[in-house]
Amino acid sequence: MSNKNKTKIISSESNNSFSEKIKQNLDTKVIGQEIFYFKTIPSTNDYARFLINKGVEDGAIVLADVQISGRGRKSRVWSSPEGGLWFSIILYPSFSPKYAMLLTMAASISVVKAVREITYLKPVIKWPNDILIDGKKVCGVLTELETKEDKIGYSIIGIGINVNNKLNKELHGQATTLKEKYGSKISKGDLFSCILEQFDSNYIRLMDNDFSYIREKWLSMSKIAGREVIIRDDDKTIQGVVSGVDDNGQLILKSEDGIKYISTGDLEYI
Ligand code: BT5
Repeated sequence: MSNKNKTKIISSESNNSFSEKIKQNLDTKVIGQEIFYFKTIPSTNDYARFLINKGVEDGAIVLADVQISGRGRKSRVWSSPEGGLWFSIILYPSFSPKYAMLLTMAASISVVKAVREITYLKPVIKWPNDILIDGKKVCGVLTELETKEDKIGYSIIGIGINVNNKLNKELHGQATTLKEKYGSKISKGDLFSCILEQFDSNYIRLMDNDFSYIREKWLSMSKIAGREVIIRDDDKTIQGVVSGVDDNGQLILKSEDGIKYISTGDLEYI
């Protein structure tokens, strides 16, 4: 059963072009029944936390045209000018925090599938939270959690995608946009709706404890199995060959010191 026609867009803007293009009849069960839309906001993840404190429901979305303090992991700056897609999904998943990595994976595979559907492009996932096209970053995912007695209290999945935006000079060479790769402008409304529909079915799979689908799709979209990598996390560095991901979504690495299970860090291919 779907929830068509239930999406409610809550916007402080009287006249905006983007929110009018969001599908009003999203084919989702949980995700996107309420969408909080802003022209400009500091960070959609921060506003999501504010809404959680006020008591918003599972699957609510915060969406903005521009973020002025967009964040990556470890408080890195996430450049979020007009033309990109910057949003956060609020979730109350009923599983243990040890599966949190699977939420990031579910988000990544949803973005890849949606980009493939809307364009002919074939993005590749880079562990742990990047999506690349021709080796350049087009999307980043920032998953934040609060845990309570070995359960996830809430999770905020922040997704940033370079769609039709311009890139800062500092990002030239390391990042790209969908428009640059596709050759023409892309409908943000269509892409956004498609990602939400994809994510809805993946989230329901996770809630049904069907983790293997997410792991398998993620592995095939990351093409990482068998690759030699270096992973840096603060002052720790580990090198090895990736043999897969475990039940919790951790990377399994065959290193000189044996098998290692890795859940955080920045990866470099060798
Ligand atoms: C990420 O962090 O890739 C997660 C980015 C999540 C952004 C979303 S947007 C909606 C929500 N609200 C937020 O405030 N955040 C989330 P990380 O793996 O730490 O990568 C950060 C690095 O990516 C930076 O240090 C830059 O090198 C690079 N970067 C910054 N802006 C970028 C952009 N627009 N496109 C590609 N790379 C970028």
